[in-house]
Amino acid sequence: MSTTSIDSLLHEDRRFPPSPEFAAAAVAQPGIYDEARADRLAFWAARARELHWQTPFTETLDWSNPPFARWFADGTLNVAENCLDRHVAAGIGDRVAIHWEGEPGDSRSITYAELTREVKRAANMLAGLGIGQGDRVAIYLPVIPEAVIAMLAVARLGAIHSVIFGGFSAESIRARVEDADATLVITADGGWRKGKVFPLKGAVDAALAAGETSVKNVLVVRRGENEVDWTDGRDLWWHEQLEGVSDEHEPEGFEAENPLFILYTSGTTGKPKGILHTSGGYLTQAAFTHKNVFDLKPETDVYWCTADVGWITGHSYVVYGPLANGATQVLYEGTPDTPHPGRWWEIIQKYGVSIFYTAPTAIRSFMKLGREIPQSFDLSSLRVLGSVGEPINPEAWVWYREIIGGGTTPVVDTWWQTETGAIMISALPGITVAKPGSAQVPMPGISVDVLDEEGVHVGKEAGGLLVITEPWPSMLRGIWGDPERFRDTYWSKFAHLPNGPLYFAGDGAHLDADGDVQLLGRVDDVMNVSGHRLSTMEIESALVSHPIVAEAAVVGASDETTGQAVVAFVILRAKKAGSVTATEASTMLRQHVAEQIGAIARPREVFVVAELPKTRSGKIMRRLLQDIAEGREIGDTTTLTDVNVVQSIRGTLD
Ligand code: 6R9
Repeated sequence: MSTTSIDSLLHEDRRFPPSPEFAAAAVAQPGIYDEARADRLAFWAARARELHWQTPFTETLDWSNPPFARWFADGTLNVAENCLDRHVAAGIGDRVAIHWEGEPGDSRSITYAELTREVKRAANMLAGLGIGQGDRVAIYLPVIPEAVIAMLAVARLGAIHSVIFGGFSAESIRARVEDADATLVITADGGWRKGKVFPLKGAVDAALAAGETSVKNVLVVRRGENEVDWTDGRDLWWHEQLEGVSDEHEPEGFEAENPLFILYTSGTTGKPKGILHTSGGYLTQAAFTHKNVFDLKPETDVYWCTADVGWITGHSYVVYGPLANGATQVLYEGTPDTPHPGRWWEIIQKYGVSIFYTAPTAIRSFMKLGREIPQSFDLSSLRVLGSVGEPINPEAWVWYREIIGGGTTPVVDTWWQTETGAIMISALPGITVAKPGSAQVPMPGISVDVLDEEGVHVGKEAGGLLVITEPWPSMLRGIWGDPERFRDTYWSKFAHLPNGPLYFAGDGAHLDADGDVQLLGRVDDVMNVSGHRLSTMEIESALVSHPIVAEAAVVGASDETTGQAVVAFVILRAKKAGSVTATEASTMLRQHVAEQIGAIARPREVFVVAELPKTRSGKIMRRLLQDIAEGREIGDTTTLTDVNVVQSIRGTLD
């Protein structure tokens, strides 16, 4: 094994084949891999032709100027028409598109015909405010139907949305609005979260007051009914502007490469990166993956993705993928534990949700609370479960399948990024024999590899750097306004190789004996202990496999003898927390890791903590834990959900 590859120590032998009934009825059948392998471009062209094109494309891919790809470039389409009018024309206008559930318990079901009318009116209104092709519109809303309507109305006009997650500060809004020179901001007075109204418009006011701005208008949706300040001439109520506006609107066809949205990645340092996505290729891959990964049967399924629309998962798997496929879905405004810790399970029971897509952080927090809560609801409608956002530890994967999925549902672990636009590596639920904790196989039509630092393929049973070797339809087209940064960030690491350019995602991965891909986390988090490169993910998984542990984070802290030493932070399961002291837990868990994966991985220290620092999208911020473990001042915390967490962990250590 190369010295620059990542060591892999954890073994997982459990296997879960799909049931014969599921396999026989599945949307994706095994031949799909052969079709994609036989002619990758023809495969994607066929998927693209499942959309409605106003002008059919004749060229599939133009890769003459890498890393700038053009897909289906001479075709024209309207993204909103594909998500709306097309379904009404096909006679399914009466199907519910969105079952929306507000946090305080109010709800609204909206059919495709209704959603189409709402989007047409909103598009007319936005056009009346001067919005047209190429203009940038910032959207800062809670998870309410108007968020979806606003995104689709912007798309319908060929304009570009930049959705800003509702938890971000005035400063973050300012940076994003300024970078994109947005002329309109769509916000709400406030939204519901944890039983209270949280104000939104105030943050927009503060962002725009901080200096000169490109913003001409602020459209305000009434949701929280909280008091707001008003700037006459700039601020407009959404509902007032819609009064008397026509619901007739012809969808214009735009080029496939017309920009659809900018989404800023929650980078840990520096200026946020505005990831740019375009129309035809993005919609093709979002729709294809949504249908095949989740085995969507749009006539009967009720789908629910818990992501906020402010993240890429909300873009591709709440808005564009499901709506392009004519799915019926649940949209929920609030938090999982309001007003009670079974709220999500109650929603699944209420709507008969059959496909459920969430993040490991949520699954682990439910594990912490115990199985009794989900088990007091009827979850028997569920038939496919998905995971995204972080590596899912095998133990959490199995808990998800057993406790939420009743021991029968396939679980798909989907690896992808804001930059990739859509799912890239995932099991297909009717085909793949599932392995807990592994994303396993590239999607049909997607080519990936795992390389060492020098760019050499690592081979089976070895770990290294995950790269994508061929352009894909939903790939980012660049970083808004910064082509050099685009090249440097994603395409420079292996630029010297003859088979390039290769996209380097920043993640480590391991190839198992079958050649399946297991994600190991960000390579920046890889530790070097006595010359062994260890991934955080495996040690965390070993910790979570102990019955007292609900969640774990591991970092490398500098160490005089070993270079770096493993330092672990663990959260105990609620029922077990009282039965052991922190010292006992620490001794037990250090021993457990040594037994599970070997003495080399035994943590130098294990700290029992109440919470872990996470980004607002739920990813553990190991960098901050490393600062703590090494006794440093903590770095940038702007993307942290709750700054107090860091103080409380420090308190535990003192
Ligand atoms: C979709 C999304 C991207 C990063 C990615 C990786 C991590 C996402 C994962 C996963 C292991 C999975 N990640 N899914 N790691 N297994 N199934 O989360 O996009 O917010 O841009 O984050 O998330 O590290 O590079 P984004």
